[in-house]
Amino acid sequence: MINQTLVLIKPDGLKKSLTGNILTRLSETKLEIVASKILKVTKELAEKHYAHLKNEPFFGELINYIMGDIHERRKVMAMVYWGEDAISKVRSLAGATNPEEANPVSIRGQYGRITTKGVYENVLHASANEKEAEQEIKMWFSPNEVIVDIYPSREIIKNNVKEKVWG
Ligand code: 3AN
Repeated sequence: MINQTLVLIKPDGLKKSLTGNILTRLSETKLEIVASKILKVTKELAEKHYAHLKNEPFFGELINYIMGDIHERRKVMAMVYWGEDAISKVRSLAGATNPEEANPVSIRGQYGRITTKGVYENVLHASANEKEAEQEIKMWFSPNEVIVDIYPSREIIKNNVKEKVWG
């Protein structure tokens, strides 16, 4: 089944110069990258992305981590991978959430670690299922930034300028 998934190279991945290594591993999937950007993560976006974990004791540290405060690298590389079974292919290459439990040859197994404060620094994020992928892609990208029509969108006029929004 053709689907799409959000991939984030997190601040630890960028700080450790792992972008090339991670993209090379992901290219094994033969999926297509249909959106890509580097951005500074706002607190609002970070809290929205991790809303399902807001009651966890590590939530505050997790927000600091994805915003880049821990690594003094205030940026994240966000991408959408698209193609046959994109979600499961990328998740399987990424490995388990806990880097110590991840398959040692998965990306998280190779490059992740657990900090002394207990946050899993696992170098990349990959959407877990179709529902999560849709929520996350719509959160991180606008329709104009994605080069294939993955979800319905519509045009609105804002300040006399045409703009596409998820519809
Ligand atoms: P995944 O990123 O594999 O989908 P989630 O959504 O459960 O996993 O967790 C999001 C992030 O929260 C993880 N990537 C990791 O950085 C952190 N995290 C999750 N569970 C824990 C935990 N038990 N202890 C510390 N950090 C965690």
